[in-house]
Amino acid sequence: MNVLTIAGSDPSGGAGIQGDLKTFASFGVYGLTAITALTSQSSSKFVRTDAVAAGMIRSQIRAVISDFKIEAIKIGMLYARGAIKTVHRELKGSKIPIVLDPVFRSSTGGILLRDDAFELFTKLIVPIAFVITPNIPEAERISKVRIRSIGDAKKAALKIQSMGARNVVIKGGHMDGPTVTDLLLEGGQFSAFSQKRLERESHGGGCLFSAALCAGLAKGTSLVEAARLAQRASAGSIRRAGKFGRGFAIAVQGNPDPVEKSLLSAIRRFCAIEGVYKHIPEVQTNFVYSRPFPSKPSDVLGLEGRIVRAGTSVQPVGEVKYGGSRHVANAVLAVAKRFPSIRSAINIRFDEETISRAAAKKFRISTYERRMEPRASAGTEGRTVTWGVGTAVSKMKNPPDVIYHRGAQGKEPMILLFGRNPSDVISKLVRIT
Ligand code: PXL
Repeated sequence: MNVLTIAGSDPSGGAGIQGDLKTFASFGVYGLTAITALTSQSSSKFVRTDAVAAGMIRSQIRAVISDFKIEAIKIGMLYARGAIKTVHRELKGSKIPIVLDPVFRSSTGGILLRDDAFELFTKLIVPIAFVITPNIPEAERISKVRIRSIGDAKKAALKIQSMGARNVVIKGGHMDGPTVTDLLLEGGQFSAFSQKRLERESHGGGCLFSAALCAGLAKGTSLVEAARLAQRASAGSIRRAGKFGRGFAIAVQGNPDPVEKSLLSAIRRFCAIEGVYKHIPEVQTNFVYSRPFPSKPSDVLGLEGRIVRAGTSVQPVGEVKYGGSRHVANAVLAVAKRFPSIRSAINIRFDEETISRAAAKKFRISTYERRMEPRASAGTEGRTVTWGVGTAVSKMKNPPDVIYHRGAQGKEPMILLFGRNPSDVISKLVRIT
């Protein structure tokens, strides 16, 4: 999967071309570049900018576009009128989605777009954007709408859309309050994503947002999902930001967590299984995956909410988090203690037929009775699962596929399905449902 960034060079490594390449790598997409300007800057000071000649920018774009199949393009620092005209000419007819990060000034005060190029930028570049990702000061400058509230942000987004950008994300980091709300205008529809404000500044977080969005779109993710992913990725990078130099902390791209990657993809697959709503229990479903050799709930990734049923549709609610699940996480911990190859599980609605099918497929099945639980742990939620599943596996010579119980007073019966990883769990599920 190839993506192209058209941007300036940042020798301090956090933003621009250098930051984008790291972000692309962290999402597993292959990064191509066309450099529009060279900056010299440190983590505390912006020193100088040299524009790259328009002909050279054109030559870089043509070299990569004529060779690589490119799934998405990010445009960052353009700096001068020549770059704007060239980029417009080279990309105006293109079908490749363009993520436009309208950067005007660096956090250290450097000029990323010359004042004499601003008008041309709004006239030629804003209209070729599939999505534009200004922060609040940038959105204010483009739209000329003062933004003090979400209502103002909506007005600004509509204005920017009327200037030709297909879709708009306004990043809410510059608005006050305990949460940060990013606003997406997709076609005619607004959505907002909020998360806790992180009380720290870092260099490169904005570049990372648009590069992550670009990587998401390249992979075929919907714009809403890619925007969510970008918000999460940039928050993560700010949390991990490091003081590599003497000045500003610099955003750090995450190594994509393979545990998270496979769990998220399996949750999506689970929700898309035809008729799967029939297997969601009253208490709803959780799906978990642990790090290797887990010993505590915080080693186990699960949904903070649940996978819930509404009518015949099934959807995940909340984010995945280490320590996000209690019950299903405790079940995996109890099994992994004896059989460390088992790291993933899901709970589904109890049904005699499901158990029969599992037996017919020669699944390894064990069971426990909640009423046999010793007084000491009885009634303590979470501990019951540890005791029950622990008891059920203690008799087994090989890792279980299924552990179930038939419920108790006021307790819903339940089936737990286990596997080496989420994909293994899904393939077992498909065989017995
Ligand atoms: O973060 C905006 C940005 C983009 N591109 C380059 C930069 C910066 C910020 O410093 O230096 C080259």
